[in-house]
Order: sequence, then C-alpha cells, then structure tokens
Amino acid sequence: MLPSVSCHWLHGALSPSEQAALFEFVKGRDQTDWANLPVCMNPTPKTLQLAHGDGALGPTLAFDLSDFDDETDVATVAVRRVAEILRSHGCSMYGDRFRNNDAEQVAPVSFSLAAIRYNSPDGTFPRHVDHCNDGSAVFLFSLGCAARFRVDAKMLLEGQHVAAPSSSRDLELLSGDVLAFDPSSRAAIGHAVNGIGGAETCPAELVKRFDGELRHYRYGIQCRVRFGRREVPSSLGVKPHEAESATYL
Ligand SMILES: O=C(O)CCC(=O)C(=O)O
Ligand SMILES: [Mn+2]
Repeated sequence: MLPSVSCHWLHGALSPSEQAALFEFVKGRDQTDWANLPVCMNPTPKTLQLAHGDGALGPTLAFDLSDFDDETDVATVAVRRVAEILRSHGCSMYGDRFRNNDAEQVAPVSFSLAAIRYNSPDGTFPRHVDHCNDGSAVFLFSLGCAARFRVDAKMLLEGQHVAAPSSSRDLELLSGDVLAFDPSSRAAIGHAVNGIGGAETCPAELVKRFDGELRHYRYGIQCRVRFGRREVPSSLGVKPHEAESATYL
C-alpha cells in the first residue's frame, strides 16, 4: 500500500457473518466497567478489559496455534485468513516471510488479541509507531463504523530508510477490513485514526444484529501475530471467502 514497506490493506477480508462472530467473541469476554468510566466531552478510545479462561482480567488474550486439533475460535480463523491472503498474494512482511509460497513453511504460531472502542464520530488515536520489536506482525481488524486511518512510512532506498521523502496514505477502513503491517521500529510505519464515520458507515446487518449498538462505535481488534516454520495440514487451509468487492492492496 505504501512504496517499499510492509503495509497491506485487505478490504472485505471478513464477511458480514464473520464480523458479527468476531464482535460476539469480543463482547463475550468484555468485562470493562463501562458504566463507571469518567465522562468527558471528547472521549478517548478505550481499551477493553477482557476475561481470560481462568477468570482473570486483562487487556490482551493469548492464543496458541500449535495444536491444529484445537476447537477453532473465530479469532484464530480470522488471523489464519489474513495470513493466508497475504501469503497467497505474495505480500511481503519482513522480507520473504510471506513470499515463500510453500504452504508447509510459514504460518502463524501464536498471537495476542486486544480490543479498543472508539466513539463515533469523535474517536481519534494520535499518530504513532508501535515500536513492537518482538518479531510479530500486527493485523488490525475493524468492526462497526468506518475509521479514517492515515499510514505513513519513510521510503526505502537500497534497503535503507532515508529521512525524506516519506509517503503517506489516507484510507477509510470499513467494517471487515484489515490493515496488516510490520510494527517494528525499523519499519517505522506511522499510523493514526483521525476520526470515525457516522452511523451510516456501519453495515446494516451489524446494526440489526446488535440492536443498534454498533452504530455508535468502531471496534479495533488488534492481533499481534508470531510466525514460525511448521507443517500445515492441507485440509486445514483457510480459504478467503468469496467477497465480491474484495481487493487486496
Ligand atoms: O484502532 C486501531 O485499529 C489501531 C490502534 C493502534 O494503533 C494501537 O493500539 O497501537
Ligand atoms: Mn498502533
């Protein structure tokens, strides 16, 4: 999406029913004390407190994908879907990580999931670089109202970042879209949410299914995904759904 950096916009990666399932999954674990949050005029986005299997609360859930026989939850399906789309389109993420078309070689082995809720239309997140240098990739799933995103990166010249020029792109991340990028300091991919679309940007199916709730919010589901070399049984390959409008940039 930006010249010479690992940043990919997967438009329509999740079908409406998958979006609904992912939202239900997050809501089922959400223990945030929404009623007692301080009220302010310009509310900042809130990171959800999620319930772990043992009942403990925290901002992230951990997923281990080493056992393919596990009951597969919707978050795992979504992460594998994105990894498969990237791989099958030959998208680079850390050099050759996804370029290797040998399905036996590279797959997600674990990930963490965090969720953040933005109010429509005032929710914003200032520009930042994640500086996440543990070798993971980040997949940002968007649910509910659209997000006005901006991403930027320094240009690479013969493999080295140069101070200028940098490139940037504004995009409207719709419900079901995913932004996948290298969150390391080295890649230095800046990103910001500059605003949230109105109720009309939330898919009608989600509005109906969740009784109007999602009309007021955008949920960002952030998955930090670690990859490893491993054998992937072909019967478990996750295929992209047949979204008519899907474009992978
Ligand atoms: O809202 C989002 O999807 C992105 C949030 C983000 O960039 C972060 O938490 O680091
Ligand atoms: Mn970030």
